[in-house]
Amino acid sequence: MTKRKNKNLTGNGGETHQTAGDDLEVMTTQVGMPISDDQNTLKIATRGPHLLEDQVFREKLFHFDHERIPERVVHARGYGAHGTFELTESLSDLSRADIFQRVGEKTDVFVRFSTVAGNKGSPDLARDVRGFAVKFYTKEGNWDLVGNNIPVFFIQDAIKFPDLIHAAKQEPDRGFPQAQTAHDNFWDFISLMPEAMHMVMWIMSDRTIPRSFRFMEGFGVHTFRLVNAKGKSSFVKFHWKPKQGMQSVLWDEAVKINGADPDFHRRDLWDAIQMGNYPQWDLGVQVFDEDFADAFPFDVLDATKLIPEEAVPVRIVGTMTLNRMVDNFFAETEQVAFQTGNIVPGIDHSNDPLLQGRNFSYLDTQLKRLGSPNFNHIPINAAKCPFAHLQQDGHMAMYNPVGRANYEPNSHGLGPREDPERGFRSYETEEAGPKQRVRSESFADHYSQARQFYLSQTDIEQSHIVDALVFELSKVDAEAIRARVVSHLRNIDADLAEAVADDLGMEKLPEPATPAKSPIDTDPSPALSILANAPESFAGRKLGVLLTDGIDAKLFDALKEAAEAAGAIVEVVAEKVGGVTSNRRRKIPADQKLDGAPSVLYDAVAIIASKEGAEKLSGMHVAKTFLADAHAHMKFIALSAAAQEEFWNAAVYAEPDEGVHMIEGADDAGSFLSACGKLRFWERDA
Ligand code: HDE
Repeated sequence: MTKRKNKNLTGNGGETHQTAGDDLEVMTTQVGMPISDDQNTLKIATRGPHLLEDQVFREKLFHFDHERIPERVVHARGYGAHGTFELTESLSDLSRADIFQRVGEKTDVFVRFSTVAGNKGSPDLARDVRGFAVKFYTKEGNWDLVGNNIPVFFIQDAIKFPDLIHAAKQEPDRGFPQAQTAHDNFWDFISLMPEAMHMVMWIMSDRTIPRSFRFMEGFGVHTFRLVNAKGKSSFVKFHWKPKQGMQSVLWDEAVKINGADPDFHRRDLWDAIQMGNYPQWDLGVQVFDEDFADAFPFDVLDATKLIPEEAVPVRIVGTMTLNRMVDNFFAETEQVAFQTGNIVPGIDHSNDPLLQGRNFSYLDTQLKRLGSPNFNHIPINAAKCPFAHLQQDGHMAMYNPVGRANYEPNSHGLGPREDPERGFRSYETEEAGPKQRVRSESFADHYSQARQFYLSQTDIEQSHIVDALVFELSKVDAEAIRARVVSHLRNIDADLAEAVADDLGMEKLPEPATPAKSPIDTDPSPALSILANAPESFAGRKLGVLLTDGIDAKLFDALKEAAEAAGAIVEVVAEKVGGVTSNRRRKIPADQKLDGAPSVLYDAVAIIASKEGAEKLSGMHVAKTFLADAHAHMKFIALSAAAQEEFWNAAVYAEPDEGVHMIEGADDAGSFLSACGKLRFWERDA
């Protein structure tokens, strides 16, 4: 690239702008012509009309005008990162997939997490399913496991997907509400689709308000096939288990986080990876055969059903580590194109009617979004293994066949040829029957697993489901829709239906909906609860420490040390971003100004205040809400003596409970941090 001597240019008003110096590249047009002035358009005299010949201006504006591509029709808001997948257990007995053969081998991956319904600029803490899409760059082609953080789906047949999404997104006449299901159209459609009831339980649970991408599970949802070298097939469901443990926020927090930091999940992943705190997930498989599938009370091809882990344990086969952020958000996260059709030899589709439909949709949508059948030429989508085919031309073709023969067979002895041994072969199932539009009878049970999910939750989680249903249905204007939802809840659980009806102020319970098939009782599955499987670790979590002037800095140092020893991240919050001055005149810089950092941004909080500082906090609304919210959200709280004596009562009406720790030195700080491992002091809720 051309370098040149520093020479300042002046723009309008004689203002000096930074320009290419000794170590900056010379700015050029797209085709390399050096630019002399990037501040002024070409015009007649100093105030005259512009000239159409100004190729520098025209190229710049032309490109700017075309910067946007259509956002994804679903999963528009997402955030991606690079990493590796390491195999820890060989699956060679079950699958010939190259990625599953050699223990210890690493495969590059790119992951994109997303929300479903919101537009690209919507807030991260919308109550919504999260996409969990993983692209494995294997040695035998890209394998895309395009999953969600919930193991089941709303609908059974892909033909209903456009209706589902139309109903969930903003209503077409008014253009709102966005990024939320709390509106008439969504609940109207859902309540007319009883098959959605299992998923409704999941979306009304805390699964849809995760604390961060790092703390959620992922699922391939559908039943897939594994096929081994001998051609034997097994069924499989894929799971991602976060090594960090699962964690969600409370709804009141979610609402407030959306205001305080709409990029909360993005920032969390960015910060974690930049700090070297790499998130990890284990990949697990539930493998089962045709006999199990035949005996299982639900159809394994029905994506509204799961297979409880207690029935088929999840076998861990590898670990994914996310360790590198993208260089450019648009080039990678926005342009990445996932495709359920991207599978590799040894992995195959099943006949799940949702999966079959997806295999059409994902390829099709990329043409609209990325504008060319050559979207796999974009580096983030290109395979990292050798590839060779005779597809050519089209918009933006980057890789083209070399040589004379662009067809096969040919007698030039040129070009790639298929390989019946190495190549992908579909598993040869026997299929026969009349051509018809039907839904299998085996898909008819819509309530049993909804009930199983609800009954597998802890009391706290069940109460959150009730609250979420009441919140959402309270935003629904049509009483008939509210009643229709409750009529379904009656088939799921009598107490649930009554609690929701009561909190909605319904005078009488509607009749239960008539089920297509009567629900059955199944054993609860403890694996479905977040709280029953809580990690008991504060590692990777965030402690917000509110400081005032005049404090004893040693107490802060002890707390910080204890937090860091627990693997937590400490952020200092103060009235001024410049920080505070201790009683011995030590300056402690702040990371956040108090009114920009409410306690909802933290997993636990500490308030270290001097007597004067605590008195001052007592008169500040933002300080009082900082503490009152932390208390209301069941967080662990640490207080210095003055914070407890001079500030607590100004913010909280209740007396401090066992979730509130008085800290005077290193020992107290240590025991506070170990208590924080429980993540919430749920007893306060009682
Ligand atoms: Fe998707 N889905 N989907 N979906 N989906 C898309 O593809 C679709 C479904 C999922 O980060 C689209 O590239 C149909 C289930 C994720 O880029 C589109 C049906 C699951 C992502 C599409 C489903 C998913 C998408 C939009 C019903 C979990 C984001 C943009 C048959 C197993 C991928 C795009 C990313 C994206 C279609 C149902 C997960 C339109 C037709 C079930 C994680 O092709």
